[in-house]
Amino acid sequence: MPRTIQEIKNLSPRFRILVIGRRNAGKTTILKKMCDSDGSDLQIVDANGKQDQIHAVWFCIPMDEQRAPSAQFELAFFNARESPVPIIAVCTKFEALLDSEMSGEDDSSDAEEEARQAAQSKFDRTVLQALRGTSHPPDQIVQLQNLDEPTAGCAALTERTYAAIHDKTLSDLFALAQHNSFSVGCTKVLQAMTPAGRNACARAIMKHSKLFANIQRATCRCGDIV
Ligand SMILES: Nc1nc2c(ncn2[C@@H]2O[C@H](COP(=O)(O)OP(=O)(O)OP(=O)(O)O)[C@@H](O)[C@H]2O)c(=O)[nH]1
Ligand SMILES: [Mg+2]
Repeated sequence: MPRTIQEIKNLSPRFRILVIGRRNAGKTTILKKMCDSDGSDLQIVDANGKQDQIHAVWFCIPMDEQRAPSAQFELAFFNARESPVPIIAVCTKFEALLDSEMSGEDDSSDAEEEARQAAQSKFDRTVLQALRGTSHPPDQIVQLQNLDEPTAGCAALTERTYAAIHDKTLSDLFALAQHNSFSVGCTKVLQAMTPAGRNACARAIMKHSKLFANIQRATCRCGDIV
């Protein structure tokens, strides 16, 4: 068994995730959101990839199909799987459940909150229960919504994936990949800015760095007193 990050990286230099799910489940959309960066250490492989070097699986289940909550295809997968690799059930297009709970005319915030609660409770009673009732339930379950919108992100997927990885070395490798993607993402944003925008951004970062340093100093002082 490899022990250090370097040993794992030598075996497979990138954190590898297998993404599966039926057609239209939102797989490609997730990949674009997660890996829209050059040189990311997060590598996505398809089913023909080297499965012995896969570190986690994202199993996408779309919520916009009537049979989604208990689709035999998904449940059969979790009943049959015998894999030591963490599997995260990714329930995509969650807003479809919300839409089905919204009544036609009333779009007040109260009605929306009511619909949100009804959608969540429907999800808990159907999808969640069905998945948890399988022989080998997913290690983590996450809900994603509106990913077709440019500003939507999938931080919850990162968090749940991290939580699903129990091996410390692998979770470090995943965190490292996330960190690298984030850095590359920031660089791309900066590159896309005008020089004036970049300067403004740099000033804001400096200001916050000073603030952060002050907080750190204050925290250290508190630490000393304790
Ligand atoms: N409403 C909504 N649409 C989504 C969401 N995520 C993806 N879509 C849309 O769903 C459609 C299918 O998404 P893809 O990411 O192409 O699905 P896929 O699983 O890669 O599909 P295949 O490659 O055909 O297996 C696209 O039109 C996406 O824009 C979501 O969270 N909400
Ligand atoms: Mg696709």
